[in-house]
Amino acid sequence: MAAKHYKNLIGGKWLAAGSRKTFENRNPADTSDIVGVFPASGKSDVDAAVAAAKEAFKIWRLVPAPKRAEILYRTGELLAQRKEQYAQEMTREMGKVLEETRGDVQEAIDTAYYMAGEGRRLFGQTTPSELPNKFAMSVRMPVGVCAMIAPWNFPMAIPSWKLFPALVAGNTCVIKPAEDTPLSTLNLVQTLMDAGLPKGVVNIVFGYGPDAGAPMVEHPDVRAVSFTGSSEVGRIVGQVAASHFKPCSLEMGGKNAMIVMEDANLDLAVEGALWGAFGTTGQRCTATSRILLHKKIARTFTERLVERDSKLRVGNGLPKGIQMGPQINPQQVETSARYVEIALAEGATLLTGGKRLRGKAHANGYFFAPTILADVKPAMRIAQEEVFGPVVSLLQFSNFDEAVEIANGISYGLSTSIYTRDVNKAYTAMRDLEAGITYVNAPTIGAEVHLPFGGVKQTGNGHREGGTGAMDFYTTWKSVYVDYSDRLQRAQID
Ligand code: UN1
Repeated sequence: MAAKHYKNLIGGKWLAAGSRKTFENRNPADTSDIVGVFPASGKSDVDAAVAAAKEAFKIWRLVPAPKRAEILYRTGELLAQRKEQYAQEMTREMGKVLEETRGDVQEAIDTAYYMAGEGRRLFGQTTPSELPNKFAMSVRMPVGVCAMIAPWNFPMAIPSWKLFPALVAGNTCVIKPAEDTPLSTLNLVQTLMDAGLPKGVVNIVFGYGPDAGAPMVEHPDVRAVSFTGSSEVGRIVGQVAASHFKPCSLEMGGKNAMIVMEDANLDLAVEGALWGAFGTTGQRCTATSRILLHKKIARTFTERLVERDSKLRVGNGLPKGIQMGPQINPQQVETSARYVEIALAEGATLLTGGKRLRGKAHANGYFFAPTILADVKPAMRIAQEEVFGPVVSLLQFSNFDEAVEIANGISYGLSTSIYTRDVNKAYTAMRDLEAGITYVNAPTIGAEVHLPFGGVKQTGNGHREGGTGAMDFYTTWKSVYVDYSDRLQRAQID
């Protein structure tokens, strides 16, 4: 069967890249399966998309926010109708198991409903003026054309975190999906169009970062940039955006710790560890990649974890019963293998996994065995650097303070978790763990869309997605003063 060809969406028109160049999107569980062929766009395509967004902004910013919100609400309803189809297509291009891709679509539905509600809020402040017969208020204004660079691990949910708050606030958008997962982001944008979004309000440009992403960040008519991806690329995006004084939201890496105290419910902690470390094949920025074990329970926990790990069914994410899919591409598999080598050279012990799976069921895909490393010390590279694969490190501690110190002793600060039944320890951890997210008696993954999502230190640059955090990024404040005294009144003087 001939592969399906897709095009960019610019000003409501489906267009090939100006250069006619394309790239293939292949199924990571079976590389003989071509999901589609997409335009490999460049600067001229980005310029056209930004021009279309700039034109559409003239009209979209004046559509009342509750009406903009109705389109988001309809988008949520349509996504719910299409959930199964979109989830299947997402598993085919991204690899994670069907249950998880359904969750990814659901996250976009949740975001649609939450942000639709925002259309009737978008609250500002009214406040007294210091002068008589004068009125003062602040209102949220759209920023203008927003550029969005999306990752492949949540190819519908994360674009929805970016697009929906931007749209309800009255911005127009140019989005570049990750080159590994263009179809799911296209499905999201197609649904917005089917729900009645006017042409040019969202434009989609497919392609690679240096060719299509960079011109978006540099474009003078782009007023804000939102990026999710590696800290390495985020640093470049942030530097370029800063040189243009553009607001820029960066959502990057993690090295997320789960602390298991000696009083924890160990069965619960083992289940949480498996889900946190190997859900999405470990390819979440929130993935549990360090498990810190109190010395008293380390042995029992480790035995139970290894036992459960050995039973995980790894394969193509579509059939029922498979618990972990492939990695997204050969580079990610190589990264996992390289970090196992580094860890072993540093003195870690391989308890299970540690290699690419090459048996019959895995021959055509990028499968890496769920991997557990023990005897890991806090300063080792495997305990400091993000792998973004199914590789988890076990470390030990003797008391709570030491656990917090190890958890905080990294350059990242996204998610953390503690398993304990001691309410005092739980609250202390909530206060002292340096991270944007802390879970108590749950793994480091599983954020809900109506709370701020993001991290501290090298995970981010202070902005948040989700909830009101997103509204703060996609709006700018205007302060308005109305003087009805009919005379000149001078602030700070009269
Ligand atoms: C990510 O890890 O890249 O909190 C996003 C979670 C998901 C989103 C993760 N809702 O695990």
